[in-house]
Amino acid sequence: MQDKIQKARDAIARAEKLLVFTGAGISKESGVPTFREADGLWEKFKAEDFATLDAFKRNPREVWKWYRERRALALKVKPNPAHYAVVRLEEAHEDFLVATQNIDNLHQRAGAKKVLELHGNIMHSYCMKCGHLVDESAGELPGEVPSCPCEDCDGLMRPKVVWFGEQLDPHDLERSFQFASECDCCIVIGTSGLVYPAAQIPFLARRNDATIIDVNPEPSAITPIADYFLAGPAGQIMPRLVEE
Ligand code: BJW
Ligand code: ZN
Repeated sequence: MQDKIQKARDAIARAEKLLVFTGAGISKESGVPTFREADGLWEKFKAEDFATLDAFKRNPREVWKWYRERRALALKVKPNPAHYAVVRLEEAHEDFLVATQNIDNLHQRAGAKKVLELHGNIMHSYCMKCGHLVDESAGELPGEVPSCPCEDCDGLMRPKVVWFGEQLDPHDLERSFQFASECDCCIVIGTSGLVYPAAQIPFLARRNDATIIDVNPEPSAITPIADYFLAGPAGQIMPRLVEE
């Protein structure tokens, strides 16, 4: 393992363009549940009842309750050593990007600046009628079924997250795809690699002959294309990848 970590560190040190692609697993040690593990969210909450526009339209109260609770949790927990290790990589690499599928805001709270949130941010909501955007990362919790604060607008607010069947922000998606196609090293942390189009990112990097480093306690859909599969929790592996 130490030898693999050393080789992965060498690849990172050599990289001129470094991409970090993250999923729910990086936040697990902070106390945020993942989706598809045995104790994941999709065990208790069916995706089609909570993470689609249809579900929201059918039952905005129930869906908002779920997001309110998850937002309260995201505000309460703290970034873990893996999030801080990513910040140190950003500090050491001029040409750098984090493309995250996470909505928990923990990369930013750790201090990361170059972050693309492909699936949105749980602290933000927007009006389904006029598009008015509200940033509540300071800590406010939304009401039961929040409505638009604009005068003369009675639109329903929704969480600014990407549900199944919805398009990712085309600008952010294009930027992350472009970066992946040009990077020479891609560190994949804590994702099952099952949700598209985000999961294409490591494959685009691979096509450019980038070194792929996969950090995950379990093999994922990305592991077969990884040069280095570093098996273990991100909070333990990532600090070892960046230590002085
Ligand atoms: C650790 C650890 C530790 C544990 N350390 N690791 C191609 C084929 C088939 C289907 C599709 C396709 N292309 C598109 C689709 C449909 C669909 C899709 O991908 N479905 C698949 C599931 C089959 N995609 C979409 O619908 C997307 N939209 C779209 O395609 O639009 C097209 C369109 C075009 C034009 C007009 C309109 C539409 C949107 C996908 C949105 C996903 N949204 C969610 C919810 C976000 C909001 C919320 O959280 O409430 O995003 S779903 C959920 O999955 C969430 C995550 O970001 C995403 C990825 O999950 P992630 O992060 O990988 O988590 P897990 O749980 O899967 O894995 C955790 C990993 O961590 C595991 O590997 C663990 O081992 C590991 N781990 N502890 C490190 N300590
Ligand atoms: Zn409005």
